[in-house]
Amino acid sequence: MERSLVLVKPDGVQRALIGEVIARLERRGLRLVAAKFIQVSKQLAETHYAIHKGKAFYEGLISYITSAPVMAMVWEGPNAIAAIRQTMGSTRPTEAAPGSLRHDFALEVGRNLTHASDSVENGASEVALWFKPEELVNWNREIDEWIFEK
Ligand code: DAT
Ligand code: MG
Repeated sequence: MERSLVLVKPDGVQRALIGEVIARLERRGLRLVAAKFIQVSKQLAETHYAIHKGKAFYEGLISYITSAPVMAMVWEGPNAIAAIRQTMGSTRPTEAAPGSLRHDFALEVGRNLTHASDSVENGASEVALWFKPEELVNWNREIDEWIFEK
């Protein structure tokens, strides 16, 4: 079972698209593990996006992600990393597949609505960065046997 951090970024929150993002992940069959609505600190933003430090878009990225609250979540499921990034669509909305969130709701890379972890390892480290262990809920979902093969 893979886990991903998912953020509805400030533009998604301001545009009232939190429900749309959650609905698509639920409909896909992914299972919610944790959720919180928070104002991101500069320190958390800088740690989360440390890999992009020094790039031309870095300062804009930090001010964007700290500009309004975000909905931070953890979702899990078999192949969750690939499935969630497919549901989000490519980083650049104009390259995102039709039907994906970024295709359907965004135009610019700097206002691309969501974040999702890009590997199993980064999923684990991002979940640990954004959530305390006690905020993660282990639960049985009755429909799981009809979505998860094992
Ligand atoms: P993703 O969010 O799809 O994982 P990423 O990790 O490469 O993409 O970059 C993180 C965010 O940084 C991305 O969602 C938007 C911003 N970003 C990336 N490349 C950019 C660029 N060339 N210009 C402006 N913003 C960019
Ligand atoms: Mg990324």
